[in-house]
Amino acid sequence: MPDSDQNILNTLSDPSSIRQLGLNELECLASEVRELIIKVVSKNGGHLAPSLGVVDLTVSLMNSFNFQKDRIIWDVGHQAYAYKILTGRKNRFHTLRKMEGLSGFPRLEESEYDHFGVGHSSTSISAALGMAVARDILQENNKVLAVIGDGSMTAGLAYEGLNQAGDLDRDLVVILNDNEMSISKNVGALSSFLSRKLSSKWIVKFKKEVEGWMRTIPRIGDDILNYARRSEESLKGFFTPGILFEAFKFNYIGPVDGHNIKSMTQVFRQLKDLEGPVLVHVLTRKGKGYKPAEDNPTFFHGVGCFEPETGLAKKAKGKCLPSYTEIFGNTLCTAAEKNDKIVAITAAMPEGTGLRKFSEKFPDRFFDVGICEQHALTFAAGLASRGFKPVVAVYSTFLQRSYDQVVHDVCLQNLPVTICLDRAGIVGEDGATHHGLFDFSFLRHIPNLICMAPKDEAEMQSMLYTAIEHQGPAAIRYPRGVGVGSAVNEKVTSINIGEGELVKDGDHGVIIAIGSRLYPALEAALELESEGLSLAVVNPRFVKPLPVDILEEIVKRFNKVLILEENMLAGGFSSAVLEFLADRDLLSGLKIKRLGVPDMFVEHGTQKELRQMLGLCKGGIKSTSLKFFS
Ligand SMILES: Cc1ncc(C[n+]2csc(CCOP(=O)(O)OP(=O)(O)O)c2C)c(N)n1
Repeated sequence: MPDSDQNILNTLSDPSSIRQLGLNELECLASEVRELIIKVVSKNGGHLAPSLGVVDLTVSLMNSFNFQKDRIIWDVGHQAYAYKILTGRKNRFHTLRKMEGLSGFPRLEESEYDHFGVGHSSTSISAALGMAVARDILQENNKVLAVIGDGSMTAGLAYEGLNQAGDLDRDLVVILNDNEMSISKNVGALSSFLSRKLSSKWIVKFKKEVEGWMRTIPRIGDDILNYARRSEESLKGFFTPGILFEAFKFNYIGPVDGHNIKSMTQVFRQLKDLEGPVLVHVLTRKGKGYKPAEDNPTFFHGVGCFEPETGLAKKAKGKCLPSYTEIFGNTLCTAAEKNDKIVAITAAMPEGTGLRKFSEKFPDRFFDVGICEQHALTFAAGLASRGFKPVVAVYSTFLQRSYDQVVHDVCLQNLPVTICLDRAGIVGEDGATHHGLFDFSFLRHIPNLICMAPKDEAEMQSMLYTAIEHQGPAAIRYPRGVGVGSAVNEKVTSINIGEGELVKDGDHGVIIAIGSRLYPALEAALELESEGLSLAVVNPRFVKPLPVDILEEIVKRFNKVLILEENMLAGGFSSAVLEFLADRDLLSGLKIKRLGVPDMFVEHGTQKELRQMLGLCKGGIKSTSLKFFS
């Protein structure tokens, strides 16, 4: 057992000193790092369970490699907290996920030890291979490592990387961090294959039986046996996960206990002398070392503030409203009771997208496809082509992966797939990789697709019904978190496609605010009314088709229009309005101001802070309005 009086973490002079530590000190260091992670994440929120699961692995890697020279890519990067702490960021770790503080993910700009920016899954093998090829061209001498989880191995992109890596035969290490979990339990045939961790005793017995059986197969039995023998440790490699990676021409090592620092450092040291692509299969436990997280790794995957002693979530102040996600999940269940053609699809996020309840109520109509957003859309298109009504619930940022599938498989064939984009707009602390700021821009130009954004929860319900009734593809985007608390409908009715609404009339000008920006605009307008500035407020509801009737009407009445959206200004909703007005020759005499996200990536911070920074909160809208309309 490590000596609890030692304080290794505080005495580390720099990351390279970890290479000098003995086993006892490394174990001690790992428990100190765990403690710090729990302390900070309990206050700031963050990806606790994935990070705790790889503390021993991180310490072992830092002891065995020199990451000033060697390169490492943490897939997704949500598990890299220990790496941040051990690579010179311990003193800033308390700022994790705070505005201007450390990012929750590795970032090139943040540290010379972060070799590649991450956030979306399954990029590590491809990026590592690129670095390995660059190293060889530059005739440098270093190791390149990709650390990828078993959940992230469900994505096709990971296999595209493996495929080329095996072919190029470069010196590359892939570490498969297998905890049998994605955010929830991992899914798919691959996951059951990986979990076949055969004990040595069992293998010996199995080997004898199988060898005997193979010999009895006329002609081909001996050939198969010879092939099996050629693979790592003959039948062990043939009948364990090794066979998969050996097929990609990787040398398979494992499984290795990912909480045994001694075993891991021994394996990693051997890697120094091995050339070509190698895959080390490491078994870890998500949440390791913190009982509440070990017991409930899904809850602690990405968690808000909690009491470190008990693991209980800290209650948010004020009224506790249901989130958009929850309301979406409940509304879909109600719709699915009446319509047995509705099927629901998630890409590894049944909790995050609110589909858990649906999965329990309608297990035969629910599909978790793994971290496979591209497949999710084409799979949905297949179902739709046979008369079903697939509803794909996905975070806006992850739909970016499926752009071609939306165009080519869904919209080109005008198939009635409903895409529900959760976490659209500013998402907050997860930052630049996770904001959903591009969807209006990458969806609104696709023929056949209707695209809408509700002002509140009740309107989101109506839009879901509208999408399901619609005979073609439809997308609905709604924000992270709670809405304004509008009464949720028991009996939901659909809305007319392409129809906007005037929510407040005025005399001096008009604000058109789409989706989550409607209420802040309305509040700003109500306050301004009492200050003598009378503004109309329009809820356009649709980005495509645009609510042309109300747009035409208001530009005839007003000569100043402020347009608001929580999306990139380039190609978003306000661009659509400008295009429409130009095409109809309605721009002359009109002054238009647009508020949205300018040409920049928005970093991390709370949703409130970021909206304030962008001028998209009530205060910002008020001050812009005062300047623009007065
Ligand atoms: C393209 C994409 N889709 C979805 C996610 C959301 N997501 C973050 S982590 C995660 C699970 C990753 O599982 P695994 O790779 O096994 O890592 P673990 O959390 O178990 O350590 C998912 C689905 C993502 N980051 N990227």
